[in-house]
Amino acid sequence: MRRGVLLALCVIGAVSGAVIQPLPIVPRPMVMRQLNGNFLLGPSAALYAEGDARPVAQWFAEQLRSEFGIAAEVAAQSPRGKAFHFLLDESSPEEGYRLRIEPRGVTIVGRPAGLFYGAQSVLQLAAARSGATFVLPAAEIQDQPRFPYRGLHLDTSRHMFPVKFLKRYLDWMARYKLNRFHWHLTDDQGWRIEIKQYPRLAEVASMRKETLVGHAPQSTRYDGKPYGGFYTQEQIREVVAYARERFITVIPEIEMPGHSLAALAAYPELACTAGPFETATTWGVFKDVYCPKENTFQFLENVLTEVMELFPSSYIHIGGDEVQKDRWKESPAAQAVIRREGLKDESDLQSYFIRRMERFINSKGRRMIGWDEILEGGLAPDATVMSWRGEDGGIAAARQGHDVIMTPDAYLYFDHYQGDRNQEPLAIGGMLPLDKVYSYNPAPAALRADEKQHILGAQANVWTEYIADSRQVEYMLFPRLFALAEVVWSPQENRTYRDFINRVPPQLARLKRQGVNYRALDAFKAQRARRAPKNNDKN
Ligand code: TNX
Repeated sequence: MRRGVLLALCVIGAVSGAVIQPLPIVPRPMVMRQLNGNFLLGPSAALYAEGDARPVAQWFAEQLRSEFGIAAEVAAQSPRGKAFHFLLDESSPEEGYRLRIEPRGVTIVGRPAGLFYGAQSVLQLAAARSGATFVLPAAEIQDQPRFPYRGLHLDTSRHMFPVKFLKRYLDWMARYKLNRFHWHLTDDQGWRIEIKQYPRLAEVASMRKETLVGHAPQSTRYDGKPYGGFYTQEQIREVVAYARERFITVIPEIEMPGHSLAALAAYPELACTAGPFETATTWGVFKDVYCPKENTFQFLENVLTEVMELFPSSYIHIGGDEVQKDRWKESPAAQAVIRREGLKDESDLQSYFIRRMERFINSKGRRMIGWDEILEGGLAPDATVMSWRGEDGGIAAARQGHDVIMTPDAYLYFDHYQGDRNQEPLAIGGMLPLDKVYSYNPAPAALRADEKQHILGAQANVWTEYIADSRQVEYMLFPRLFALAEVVWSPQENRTYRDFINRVPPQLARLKRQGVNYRALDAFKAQRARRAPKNNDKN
């Protein structure tokens, strides 16, 4: 069917003399063709938008001003002469759009999210030709995403980043049509969200006395400098609102029962042993975890209640990964829960913990996401699984009829090295060059068509043990983010690495103008050439 559409467009293109070549847009649109001519703009622009399309048009006008120095006004009446038209079409797919660029005007049709993505495509086309003037190639595009969940994560616990940077992060996500920001807010090394009922989280859990220098576990050197901070509820509201204007849902993650040492440092009564505890100063997995006692559940429910007031997202992420069971094995309180609930062992106890939290989350009208370890001991009834240790967890969950978000570490962990580790800044490990990200397909061949329906999409994760500042986040993000965008947005059957790589340079040029620190494309090209000296790699 889609091939038929493409063929028809090619024929039309040949007859009308249109130029058939991929437009420099990332992620690659579903169907596009370039027409003859250009749309040119002077120092000002007229915009027309109806009703619910107005906020998107306002946003677009602001981009024209800030990026291109063009003064733009949004009118409620269709202006005479050359203009941008934002037209609502409730029958469009929620995030899809149709875009037509002609010498006499630009028209985007869709529902608000689609109009926003259409506007992003326009800005990419303009940025790709950025000279002294604003020029768009005449073109026709029909576009919509492959997956509804297109995510990017950021770990703000191991290192923290200013709100100003989070907003830039959201801007980049929106530019590349990603729509879920997974905000990792708590971990062993720092608790980063203000919770009014528990002030010691901000006072104590947000701080660590120093940080490891070099790589864990080999290094034994510490910097001796206190590190910490947290986001106030007001700042969180600000970030959530900023994201929403860009059609991004922010999904908070509050880790439990593991990765909780910072919280235990503030409230040792939540542990199975007496403590005292200290916020972690090195990286890894720690034995001290929340104890499955009533006061712990009370604490977590109170925390989540405040969290849900801040985050309108229907999904709440509770972590659930890498839970060490040592303390539970030794704890009379934990063992008593195992007996009381008729559980088999500590794995079962982890499952009980998660189910109980899910019941609470569901009772508030929200849904729970957890890392794939929540499969152990049996999945909570409505849980969505984030598959990180490869795809197996995701495949198992989909077969059980659960929704899945794919984040396999071998393809989508942007904390992994991008090249030869002797020439790269220190990273956690692994090896994830650009083409490997690009080669990922979130729909595993092992699943039947009906099971594949449960794959909501995919997400890349940016863990920050070895990423201490914003510049380094940028370096780890670009250009790999472009590949992620195409993995989750573009139809699998018409995307190839060869075509993709030609559309990358204008994206990098735009980032360069904005002062972003990315990894050079030549470095990836050289790596690939070394791997395939005969250059016979078709994809
Ligand atoms: C595993 S992914 C973790 C994180 C680390 C990451 C480093 C996951 C659910 N847990 O705590 O930061 O590896 O790559």
